[in-house]
Formats: sequence, C-alpha cells, structure tokens
Amino acid sequence: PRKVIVAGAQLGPVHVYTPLSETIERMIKLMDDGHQKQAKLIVYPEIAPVTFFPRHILEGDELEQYFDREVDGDPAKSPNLKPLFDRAREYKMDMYLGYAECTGDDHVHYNTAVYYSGQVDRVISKYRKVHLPGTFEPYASKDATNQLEKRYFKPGNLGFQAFRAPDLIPGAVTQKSGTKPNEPDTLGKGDPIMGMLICNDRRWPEAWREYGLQGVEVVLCGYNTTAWSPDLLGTSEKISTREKAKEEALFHNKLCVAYNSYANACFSINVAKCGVEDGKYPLIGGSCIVDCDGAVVVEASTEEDELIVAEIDLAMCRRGKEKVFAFERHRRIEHYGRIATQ
Ligand code: CDT
Repeated sequence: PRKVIVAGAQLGPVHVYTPLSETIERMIKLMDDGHQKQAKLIVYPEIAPVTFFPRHILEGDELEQYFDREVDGDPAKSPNLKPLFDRAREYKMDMYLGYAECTGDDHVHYNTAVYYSGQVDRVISKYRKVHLPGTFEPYASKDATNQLEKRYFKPGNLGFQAFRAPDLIPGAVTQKSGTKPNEPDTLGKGDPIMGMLICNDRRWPEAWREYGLQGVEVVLCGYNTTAWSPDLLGTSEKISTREKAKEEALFHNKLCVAYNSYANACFSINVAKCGVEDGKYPLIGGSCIVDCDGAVVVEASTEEDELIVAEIDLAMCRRGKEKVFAFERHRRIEHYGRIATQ
C-alpha cells in the first residue's frame, strides 16, 4: 500500500471588505484541524486568501492589493502568505496554495498555485493557470456577473509539469535527481507523482491527460465557480432558476473531476471557495476527494469553511494504469492529430 492522509480546506465566502489577516487565520485554523487529523497534505482553493476579485473592474492599487509577490524568488517569503508556510513547516505538512501572483522583475500577473513540501521545506513546484475563462471587457449590463480573468491574468507559461512529492509517503523509493517523473523502474514505488490544475482547467481533458502521460497519481485543483451567471453560462429552460443553475454547476464540477480521475487513473483533491461573496455573488461548494476509479471518497456538505479528509492508497492507481484500459498503452495517437494542431 501507498497510503497517505490528505485534506481539502474548503473556504466559505471572502468579501471585498474581509481583512486579509482574517482569511489567513481561517486558513490556518483549517490547517490546524488537518494536522490533528494527521493529514500530510492540505489543498486550498484557487486565489484562496482574497475575494474572487476578477468579477470587478479594478485598476491601480485597488487591483494590485490582491496580488502577492515573491521575496528572493520564494513565495514562502511573501509577507501575506508567509504565516501559512510557517505553520505548514511546523507541521511538516505539504500544501497546495492558490494565489494571484505578480512577478517581481517584469510585473506580469498570473493565476498561480504552488506546491510546498513540508518534508524538504521548499516550494518544489509552481503552476500558472492555462485556461483563463471569461472576457476581457465587462458586460454592458450592470447586473451581469463578470469573470475578467482574461483582463487581469496572462495565460500560464509553465505547462503541465508533474513532479514528485518527496517523502510524502513513508518508505517510498527516493528518486535519483534528474529522474523523469514516470521513469518505469520506479513507477508505482517512488515518491508520489503530483499535478496541479486551477479551476477552469479541470474542464479540459487535455490538461488531465498531460499529467496522465507523466504517470500522475494525485491531481490537485482549487476553484471559484460561480453558481449563477446567465451572461457567462447562457440560459436554457432547464436552468431557468438560480437553484437549477447551481445544481447544474455542481453536477458539471463532479462530472469533470470524477471522469478525468478515472480516465487518468489518478486521485484528485478538488477544493472550492464557496458561498455568497459580497452579498450577491454565489459560488458553488462541492469540494471533494475522488479516487482513481472516479468514485467520490468524501465531499463537503456545507458552503462554509470545512475540512474534508481522507486516507488514500495510491497503490490503487496501478490497476487503471496497468490493466486492460491502460490509456497510455492503448492510445492511437495517429488519429489524434487535430487535438494538438487546431
Ligand atoms: N475561476 C474559474 O476558472 N471559474 C470558471 C467559471 C467560468 S465562467 C462561469 C470555472 O470553470 O469554474
């Protein structure tokens, strides 16, 4: 067995007026809870510490206040985020942390997640959101819910790089430096292979498959998904009420993460920021940990701060990766040309 206890730290609403220190405190409280429950990895939502600001038209300092900058090339030293890394260090806990990133030298904005290894006390991987949803210009109607990610972020430039989480599982064979993540001699025995996505990315099977082809065992994904925005999502008779639209958004969330976990024989930890922000912008909850057969292992039951925890056994991934449906072995790439060329 390759067992590890993992946690998803769902966050309830964070409003424009919520002080950052208050949200960081809430996040730390969830980490404390995870530590008590012996979690070795905690996953936070997309742009976790602040309100989902891309719904607003902002510029100058009003916009910049939501972005974090690395210090000496290290996100763990960024003043706003540092308390989270400090606590994770104390607990030797690994952490996926989503935040809005402003690069130091050239001032580029990305929607970013980093993976901090509590075992080696270092940020060992960074992912920048590739699939940015929404529009550059706001909708004309002042009642519309905007999603101005194309205005505020550049598409991620780091691709989908799987990585190993050192010593996350006791007894795993440590990789020689320079070993590729899916090197066959240790596949299934080495440190676990991880991949990161951010929100909208989870709807693209190509993104998951990029990780699947690197032997991924756990995909981590934080999200902020609006529960009601007819402008963005379109309308139909089927989703004519707020309640029905939310039901559909929750259904599509689960559909994506369950199917793609199955199709790539990996676990996934999917974590929402949710509830109604600023009294008028509803976000779905539905945080869940999914196994490599596509089954939901545990799911949040509220739209508030809530920790979901599960012990997962990564040895279970071997069946899907090695037996009859092994997607890697039986693909027919000679027929897939359009996927990468159009
Ligand atoms: N944050 C984010 O990427 N949200 C998108 C919603 C897009 S438009 C409703 C998502 O895919 O959940």
